Amino acid sequence: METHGITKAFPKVKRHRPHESKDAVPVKKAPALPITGNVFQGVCVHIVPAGIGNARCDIFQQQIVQNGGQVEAAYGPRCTHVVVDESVDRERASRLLKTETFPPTVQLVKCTWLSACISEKILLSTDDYRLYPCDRPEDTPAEGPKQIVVSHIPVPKETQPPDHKSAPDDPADMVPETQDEPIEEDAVSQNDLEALINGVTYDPGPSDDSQCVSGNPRVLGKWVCAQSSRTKSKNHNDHITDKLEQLAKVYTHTGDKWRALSYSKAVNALKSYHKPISSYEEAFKIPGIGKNMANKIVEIMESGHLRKLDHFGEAVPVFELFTNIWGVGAKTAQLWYQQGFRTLEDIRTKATLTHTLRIGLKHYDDFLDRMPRSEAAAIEKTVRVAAHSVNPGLLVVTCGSYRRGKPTCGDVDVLITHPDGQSHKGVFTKVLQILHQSGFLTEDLVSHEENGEQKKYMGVCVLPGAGQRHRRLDVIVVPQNEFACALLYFTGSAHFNRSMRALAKTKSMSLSEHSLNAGVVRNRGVKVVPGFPLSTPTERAVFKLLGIPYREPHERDW
Ligand code: 8DG
Ligand code: CA
Ligand code: CA
Repeated sequence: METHGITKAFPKVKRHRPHESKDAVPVKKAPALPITGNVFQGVCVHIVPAGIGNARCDIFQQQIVQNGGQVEAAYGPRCTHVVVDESVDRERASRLLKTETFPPTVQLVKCTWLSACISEKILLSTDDYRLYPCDRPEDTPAEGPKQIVVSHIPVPKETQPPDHKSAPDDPADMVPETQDEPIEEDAVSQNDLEALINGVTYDPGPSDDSQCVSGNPRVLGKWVCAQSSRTKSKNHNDHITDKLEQLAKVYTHTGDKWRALSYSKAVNALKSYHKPISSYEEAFKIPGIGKNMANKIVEIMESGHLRKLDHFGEAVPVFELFTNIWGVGAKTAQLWYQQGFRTLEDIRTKATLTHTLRIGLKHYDDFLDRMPRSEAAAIEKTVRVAAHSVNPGLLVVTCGSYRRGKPTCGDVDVLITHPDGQSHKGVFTKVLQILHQSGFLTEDLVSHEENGEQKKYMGVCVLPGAGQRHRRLDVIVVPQNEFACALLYFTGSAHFNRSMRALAKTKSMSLSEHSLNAGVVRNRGVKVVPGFPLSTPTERAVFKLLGIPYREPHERDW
């Protein structure tokens, strides 16, 4: 390696101790690790641990060394690659490494590049993983056959259960689900990406149509939340959307929320298109379908298949298996995969499991099995009886898919309040105590989550009698003044909620499970002034304030 001129670009290092990234993780000693491959031969990597975490750094370092590469604890002239967490941008990398510039011989890459190389067992091009001064160059394709499997880990909410906590955690909540501009994967904007990674909200722009049901001329320009889901048009392109949905799911499992979002958006656009698509040109004309996506659509039309799906190999079903454990997100699934685990038995016997994950694993089949409405009704009744034994004036409503009238429910979401605005206090603990004592609640997943004045319980229940399955139960206690917004939020669907929030944004408002605020000021999509809560005594009031017709719960099943 030519070092002349390079050293200048490196940060000035102290005489006896080269600069180490903050919290640098000690490099595992190479002699302890047998060299089993040559993937990283000639490669010398410095890993910036910020955001990656020590456990993953250790695994990466081991893999690099075992595959013939070298790891440097400090960033210096020997480094060929500097690896940073997916959430670290070039600016932050510069700050962490205390250098303004990077010499051309050093590649600054996201850690997903390492994951992909390890998984593919080849040294992949860094093109799609580089931190360029302005992120991705315009003409760089977002994906090609070389991009595969263990990929992006943008939002490693490790300890967060798959169930939501609050809206902004889901990147899909932050952008309109349908759009007024092409959204193929290489057209997802930097705004989108920042929203996904940083948890900021993304301003969809001035068009009020940005949330429209795209593609269908009959409903163009109208918001999803303003429509009855009963008017959902027939999907004339299900043979195409099935495949694209599979790919969206794969990206969700691999933690690549950016691409998952992009594919989901395309699927939404296609689902509401009024006729079967017959050509590339026709696909390309649909708002939300760009050239890459149109090519994929043509591929499916012509071959009935999407080769991209094959590139993911065996990892996909394994990821799906793992992420179906309640409490397991993409990051844990990837870590387990990298550790060589492939089956639930591997997880049971070899993985380090938290209390929550053990419960998720124990009830793996029960939690995946959707319950009939009648069973959800029996669960609701049990909670209501317990609540009324504490205070007969409590209002108990089951939300979620049950309130939307679905024939089956994934879990039961029970919302409790008291109309006097005071008597809900102290109820949470008492109700749960009764349900624990009767043996109805068998395990706690999140026994007490405070969200402002709202309290949430997530646990496991079982109805009395032989052969009953264990079911997931959420109980949320809220104050009366937040009840309507909480009811609206927990009724969903998630898609419907996103639409409402996006609509609120266009009116300088913000909608959450707590309130509908007016006078909100956003700067480039980021809320800088929170505004003030409007009076929302009922769900109807929220619809009215947003200027859309009221929709019954069964009409919100988008
Ligand atoms: P299911 O349990 O029958 O599968 O469906 P669900 O009742 O609609 O979903 P849920 O997971 O129990 O969530 C209850 C409601 O919470 C959902 O209908 C809408 C609201 N919600 C959002 N965003 C999100 C999110 O990102 N994840 C989840 N799980 N729920 C969300 O508005
Ligand atoms: Ca539910
Ligand atoms: Ca739930």
